[in-house]
Order: sequence, then C-alpha cells, then structure tokens
Amino acid sequence: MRHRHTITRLLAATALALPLTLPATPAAAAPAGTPARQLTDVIPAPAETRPDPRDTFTLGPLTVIRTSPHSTPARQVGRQLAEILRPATGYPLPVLPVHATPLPEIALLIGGADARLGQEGYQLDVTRRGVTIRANTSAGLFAGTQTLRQLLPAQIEASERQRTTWAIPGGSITDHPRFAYRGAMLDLARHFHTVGEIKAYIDLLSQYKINFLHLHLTDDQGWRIQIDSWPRLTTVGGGPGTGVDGAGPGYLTKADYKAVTAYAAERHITIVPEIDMPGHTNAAQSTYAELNCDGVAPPPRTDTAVGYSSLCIDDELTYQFIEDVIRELAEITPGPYLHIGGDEAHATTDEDYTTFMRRVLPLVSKYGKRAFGWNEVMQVDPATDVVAQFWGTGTTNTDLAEAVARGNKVVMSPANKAYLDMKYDRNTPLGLSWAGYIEVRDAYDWNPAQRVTGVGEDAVLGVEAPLWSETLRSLDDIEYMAFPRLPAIAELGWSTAASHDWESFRTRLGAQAPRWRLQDVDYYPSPQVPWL
Ligand code: TNX
Repeated sequence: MRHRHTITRLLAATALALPLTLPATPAAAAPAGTPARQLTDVIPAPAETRPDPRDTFTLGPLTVIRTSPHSTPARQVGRQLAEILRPATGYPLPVLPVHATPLPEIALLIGGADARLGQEGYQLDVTRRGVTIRANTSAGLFAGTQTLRQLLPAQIEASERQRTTWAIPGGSITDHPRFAYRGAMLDLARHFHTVGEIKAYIDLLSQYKINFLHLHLTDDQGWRIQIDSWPRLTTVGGGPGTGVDGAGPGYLTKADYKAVTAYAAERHITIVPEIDMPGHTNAAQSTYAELNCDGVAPPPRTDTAVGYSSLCIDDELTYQFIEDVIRELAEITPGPYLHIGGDEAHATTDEDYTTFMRRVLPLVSKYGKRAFGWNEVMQVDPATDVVAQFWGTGTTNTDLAEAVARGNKVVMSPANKAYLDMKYDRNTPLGLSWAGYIEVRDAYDWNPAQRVTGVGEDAVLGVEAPLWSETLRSLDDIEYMAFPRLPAIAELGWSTAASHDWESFRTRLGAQAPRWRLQDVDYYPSPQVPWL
C-alpha cells in the first residue's frame, strides 16, 4: 500500500510536469509507402522472436518509461531511451523508478530475468498495454532498448517532431549474443579523428550491439595519445604535418581519452587501446632519437608504406619507454584489454621479435590488463590469456591453430571479409584493395567459427571490423566505409549461426536506410541491397 501512495504522488508530479501542448489526438497514420514494422525487422537478428499480430503497442503522449525501483543503472538506461524517443515523438516520456503504473508504459527491469539471457541478453514483450524489457544487467537492458528503437517506425530517428503512429509490433523476443566480443576498430594514427567524431561513431556502433571499440592510437605516421613521461610524442609525433600526406594531425589528451571511454561506457562499449610495436613506430622514433639503435632520429613519414620501422630490441631504454607507455595508458583505461599490435614487424628479426614480445607481454599483466595482439604475436607462444586478433586472408595459420590448441582465444578480423577500409568495388572512391574488394554480401557470408582451420566456436571470443584510415579523413568517409558493412559484422558477432541468411539480412538491411538518412549517415547504396 505504501508503494501505491508513492506511485500516485509520482504520477501527480509527472502530470504537472507535462507540457501543455500535448497533441489532443494521436497523430495521423504512417504515410503510405512506409511498411509496418515486423518483430523480426531487427539487426542483428534476435535469437528468438514470437510475433503476436493481434497485439500492437502504440506509444502515446501518456506513455511513461518505468524503471526498476531503486536501480540507478536501470534509470540510466531509461533516461537514455527517453532522450532517443522524445525529439521525434514530442512526448514527455517521464522516467519513473516505481512499481507498475496504470498508465501505458515501457517497463525497463533489471533482475529476475531468465538465466539463459546471461550478461548481455534481454527479454522484450510487447502487448497492447505496453512494452516490458527484462535483463540481468544494464548492458542487457540497453541492448533491449536498441531493439525497441528499431521496432519503432524509422521516423523515430528524426530530430524534430513527426506526425505518425508510433506502433510497435506485438509479441516477444528472447535475445542474447553468440559471441562475447563484438568489436569495431578506428585508426587514429593515419588520420586523426576528433573526440566528436569518435563519439558519433560510438553512437552508431551501439545501435548494432557492438560492445568493444579498439582504437589504433599509434603508427608510423602519428602518435595520438598523451603520455606525460614522453611529452613530445604528441606535440611532435602527433603535431602539425603528421598523418598520411601530412593531413591528419592531432591527438587525444588524457582528458579526451577519459571522455571517450566514459561516453562509450554509457553505451556499454569498452575501449581497447592499441600501441603498435615493435614495428609501426616511426612517429615515436622520429620524435625521440634515443629510441633508435644508432641514436639518430629518422625523418617523419607521411606515406603509407608499412614494415620499415623497428624499436631497438637490445636497448634497455626501449623497455623503459614501453613500460612508461603501458603504465600510463593502463591507468586511464577502465576496460580489461590493452592491445600491443605486433603486426608487420618486417624490420625486426624473428629472434628479436620473440625477445621483445616475451619482455613486453608481462608488462601488460603487471599493470593489470590482458594483452591483445595481432595474430603474429602467437609466434612467440604467449601465455594463454593473450588474445590473438586474426587479420589474415587465408583459412590456415599454424601458429594460430597451435595457440588455440594451447588455450588462447581469437578475435576474427579476416582482412578480406571484415576490413571496412577495403573498397566495395573498383569504383569506390575511398579505401584500399590489397585484400580484395568487399561487397556487402562478402562481408556477411562467412562463419567466424569456421574460417580458420583449428579455430572453432569455443576458441572464438568474437569478431571485429577494423577501419584503417589511410584514405579516410572525415566522419562522412568513416560512415561511407562502415555502412552498410558494419551491421553485417555486428550480426555475425551477435546472431546465432542457424539464423544466418543473406536474403533475410539484405531485406532487413534495406529497411535501415530511412533511419540512416534521418541520422545523416553517409552510407554506400550497394546494388546488392533492396533499399527502402
Ligand atoms: C595492414 S592489418 C595493416 C595496417 C594497414 C592496413 C590497411 C594490420 C594488422 N596491419 O597497418 O593500415 O593493412 O588495410
């Protein structure tokens, strides 16, 4: 009874807060040509959907967002959902941390959900009375709200009030991810991308249930993260004239980096920072002469060649430098992983590479992080907690298969499937083509657990779509290469292998286009997709 009282008071308070300009009647029906949403029109495809065509919930001016009482995380997800839904609907959508209300409601509840949902799954039920999303964690609840967002008409993405019926198809969804790691990568070294651009990309990633963003922070052409004990790395190594063609200067201060990790965390995305070594290090070595075996700083480089730089393996200063960088970066990284690169070290002998990695990998553990490395790192038989990121184009890799047999886990980023910087076809104005052209169907039609011999379902931690930025400068460039292939990789990471179906995927993908247009996403209109 006491609860009742609280609710009545809260509702009274809410009613007072309602703007006086509520529309008197629900707005006009959806304009012709906008087909009604189906419960299955979601990317990534949910694990189980049970449509109930007799039921539809229509969001209206009196709808409230109700969150588990006393749950700050549920309330946070509720506020985020309200912010997404308010501009286009014009409805107040108050967020009330209470027990059931007599009003039509979207209930966001943490706890008491089916154990099968795990840490990121959710259950979504739509009846005439309202929508209920239940999850075991706020990550699951957030994932459920992203599904709900896609179940609403596309106009929900508009930044101004729209006249339409905000119908949500009835039925229920039970959903949880196939893989724990569903990543994207952005290369800040070849062209720097600002905090605003990174946040905009995070907003898009979170809509497709991506939960890791790997930032490639250093390379031959630029150093993009502040390190206090080596201050010229950013002012010189990331300063004016750096980046490909000298056109991508800039760096993240520690405050910027913290802002990015916090913004990502609010969207249930964890940042994985990468410092590439012992190759891809010209920006550091041209800045600090003492990081070179001959003590002479090479000139800065703004071309796109790879494999020419190497740290000095026999010099103790190299390890002091690496330890300083790892320590400072680990300190500002809330997530569990720190990526040490290790790719294309063609200017380092195999013996030196092994010596180097065997000294550096333990430093990552020393500062409380779990190391990630490109698949070359598996050559040195690292500890089994080191994650391999596979970027090859083939289907066999002995070092990787042996590492998996020992117990290492793998993130799959095959360059000829998952690289978002590859051109779609010969006419694509941006991007590279060394791993081939990747049309949407190529990006979608592969199985991460059947790609490399000896690397099966249990060994796969997940998938990641890297976006190298030799040719990319603006957010528009990023969007054009990522959309529509990023949602394809997101679906491979989240949805069951049994649900894999190109015809279904291309139809659902085509239906995303009106959302992207309203969000100003500059996508590639692939001829393989029936765009709405
Ligand atoms: C290979 S993939 C690289 C990068 C390039 C990329 C361009 C990998 C681990 N190394 O240095 O930017 O190709 O597609």
